[in-house]
Amino acid sequence: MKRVFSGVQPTGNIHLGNYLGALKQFVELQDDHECIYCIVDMHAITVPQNPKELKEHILDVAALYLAVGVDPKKSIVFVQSDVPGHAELNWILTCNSYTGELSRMTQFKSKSQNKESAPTGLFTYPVLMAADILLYDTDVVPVGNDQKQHIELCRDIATRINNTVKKTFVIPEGRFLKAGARIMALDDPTQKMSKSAANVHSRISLLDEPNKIKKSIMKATTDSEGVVRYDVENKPGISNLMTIYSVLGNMSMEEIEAKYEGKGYGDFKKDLVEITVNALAPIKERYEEIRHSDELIEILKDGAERANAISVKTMARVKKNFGLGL
Ligand code: AQP
Repeated sequence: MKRVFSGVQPTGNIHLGNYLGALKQFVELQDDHECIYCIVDMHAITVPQNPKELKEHILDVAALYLAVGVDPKKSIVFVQSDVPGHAELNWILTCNSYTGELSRMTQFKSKSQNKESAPTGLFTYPVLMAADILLYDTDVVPVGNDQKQHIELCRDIATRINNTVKKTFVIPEGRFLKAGARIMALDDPTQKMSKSAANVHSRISLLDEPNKIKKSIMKATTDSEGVVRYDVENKPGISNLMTIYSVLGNMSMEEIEAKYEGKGYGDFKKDLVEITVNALAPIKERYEEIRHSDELIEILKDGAERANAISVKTMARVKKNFGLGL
């Protein structure tokens, strides 16, 4: 079976972008892959975090993994900082990556924009991500489109080491969905939907109340044409909403266009509210059941043990190939 690895940062409530771009894939892959899903808390501290809130967010994300359908009997679920191999491999990869390639990363550019100086960890974030992936001899990495550049960098670093030191790493492939790989912000369809955006109506979080969902969708930016037509370039707002409708409502773009022919955005948005509320209700219910349970902690402890057992073997091979240690 091919091995899958992916992670989500505990930086706030998971939103529809995270769900449709990444988590939906996590669930789909479980039956015929060996899956490892991580809550990447060490990535989260590349920007300042309140320690108390971070602890809660780690458990929120873990509970949401399970609530969307990640099954701990099929998949390993754990917290990144509970497995020391991530930090250890990160250093070795840092010594084999270049400041030039890291300075080309668009995520670093946008997150450090308008700041006088940025934490070094924000700059080397993609190297830690490469360590996360390579630590488990990963074949497939299910992620949203925004991570394409980081996956390429991971492949470059691994290939470089395989060619110059010794064949050490499996070269992973990114897995991106056709629909949902990049959900845009509801208030500005030129920006991706993000957990940390200031405007809460820019996103729909999986735990939002129906009224909040309604408000965010009804306020969503569209255009003045008033025609429900999929055209990302000229009509990015309505096209983004149609993508959400299509995936959650299981309808093609043509079917959606036909359904709303001659109707305005109001009817479309009202139906999208209903589809979204209905899709998220069972996730919220399952989340409430598990979030404060002992079972959640047990799942994460067991996951960390299983992940650690794999990572220790990789690290022994890596250290041997690099001539490190006794
Ligand atoms: N808008 C999006 N559309 C599709 N996929 C997305 N992902 C993120 N945003 C979208 C995918 O979700 C996974 C987890 O992302 P992350 O939390 O590790 O980091 P991120 O990409 O930086 O997500 P956010 O929401 O924008 O968080 P903040 O605001 O904290 O930086 C990844 O697979 C990502 O591709």
